[in-house]
Amino acid sequence: MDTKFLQELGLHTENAGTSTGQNSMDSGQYIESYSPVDGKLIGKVSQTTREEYEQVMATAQEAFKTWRMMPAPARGEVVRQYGLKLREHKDALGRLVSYEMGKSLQEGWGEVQEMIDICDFAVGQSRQLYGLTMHSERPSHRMYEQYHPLGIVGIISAFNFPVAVWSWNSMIALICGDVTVWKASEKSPLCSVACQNLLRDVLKENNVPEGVSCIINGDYKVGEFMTKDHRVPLISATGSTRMGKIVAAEVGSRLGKTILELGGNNAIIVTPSADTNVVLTGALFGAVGTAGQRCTSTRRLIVHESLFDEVKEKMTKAYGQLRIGNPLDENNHVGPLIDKDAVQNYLNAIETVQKEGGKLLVEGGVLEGPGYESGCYVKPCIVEAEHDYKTVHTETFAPILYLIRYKDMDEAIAYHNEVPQGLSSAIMTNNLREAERFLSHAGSDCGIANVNIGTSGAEIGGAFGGEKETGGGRESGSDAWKAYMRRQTNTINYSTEVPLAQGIKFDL
Ligand code: UN1
Repeated sequence: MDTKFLQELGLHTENAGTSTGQNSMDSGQYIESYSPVDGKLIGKVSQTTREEYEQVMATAQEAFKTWRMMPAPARGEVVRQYGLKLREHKDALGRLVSYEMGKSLQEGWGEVQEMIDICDFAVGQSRQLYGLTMHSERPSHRMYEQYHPLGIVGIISAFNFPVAVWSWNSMIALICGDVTVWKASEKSPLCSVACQNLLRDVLKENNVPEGVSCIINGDYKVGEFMTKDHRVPLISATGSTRMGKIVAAEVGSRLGKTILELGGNNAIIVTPSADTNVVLTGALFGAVGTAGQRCTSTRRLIVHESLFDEVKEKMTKAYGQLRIGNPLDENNHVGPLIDKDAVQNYLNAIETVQKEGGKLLVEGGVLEGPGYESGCYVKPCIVEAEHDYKTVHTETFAPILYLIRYKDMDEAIAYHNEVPQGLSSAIMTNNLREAERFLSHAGSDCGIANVNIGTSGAEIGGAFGGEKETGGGRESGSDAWKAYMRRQTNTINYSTEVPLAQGIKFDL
């Protein structure tokens, strides 16, 4: 395995510490990162101690004082340069993502492309942090609103998008004038170090203080330093619903703000007028892309009874052609799961759904033998299931697709919305009424609803996130930036009178 890309990303020392921009610290305790691709140790990072965390906070607080005074377009210029840096190292960073996380190389590069795109978006947004003006009800008064930076934004990210999710949060937070502290997943810590190394150079070149972007390493205990810390006004967390509920309670108890992007149980409704070739591509990529480990992965295919057999046959055939193996080999479609715990969860779900009555249309199983030594490669499978099985209502982060039959649109929408999660959704139809109904207030209850494209692969330009147990947060594009700032309403009196609001008289 050629690992030149590690050197290019500054990972040659095999360990990297807690980092405040330009300085790294070494606590002597390490998190080791093993690749699910070949089971080998890639490197280790030093775990952040409480003392180091305090140093990070002090540096971040100091950096905030300078950073918030820089005009927003000047902050945008720094982000623009980071976008250029990412373009330069797209190949290496994409390879690291693929090697450390296990997604296909094409998807690894795709993730870095999302980072580049959000940089471009953030540069434009840095000149558009607009507030409104209002007409005051009092004479010779002016009212307006403006947005100010919040301060330190804590980012907790998951293993499945080890670089892009941080960039959606961080690049927007940075142009807003915030500084960021990032705790990446302990399953993909080297990706965060690589992103930080590239950003560090840009910060240095621009004389921006260390501490504008920091990383801390560790498991949930290190995350807790931030969730319980009143110096961190906003926590943006991506991960499981279980984790989100804990974060929400901790941050909520100190009345801090959260942006939560949690589990999905995304479905595609296939109606009688659907183009089955469109269904095939959308559903296949949605279900097996990133080995079913996207929050937006397609987990349920709710198919009208008139098309059920045709869709079943086409999907089964397509699954038969999937090549599973080393994700850095571009001939393969599906890479490994992140680790053996994930493999066990996958096996458990298959076993339970069968006990509930599910019928395996495409068998699952763990692959063994040469090339599969890590023990993390599994076969994507399809299960014919009833809409209300417990397993079907549970998000299993693995390539298991449930095929569900429906009779009419009322039933399809009811099945669609009955799960606890509400991230992404899609309808495949050529019927305008069905499409509009799905997108209406009485249709999909998700944060993302698509027509004739699958559930995954959202562009950065829209706000990303979902409802119900997905957590309600929105990141990335549209006006998601507002969550990273505090809004202030201002009223200015330019007369010599002081007319009181609501006509109140207060004569002395
Ligand atoms: C995630 O799985 O956490 O829509 C994010 C998509 C990607 C992002 C997924 N743009 O599939």
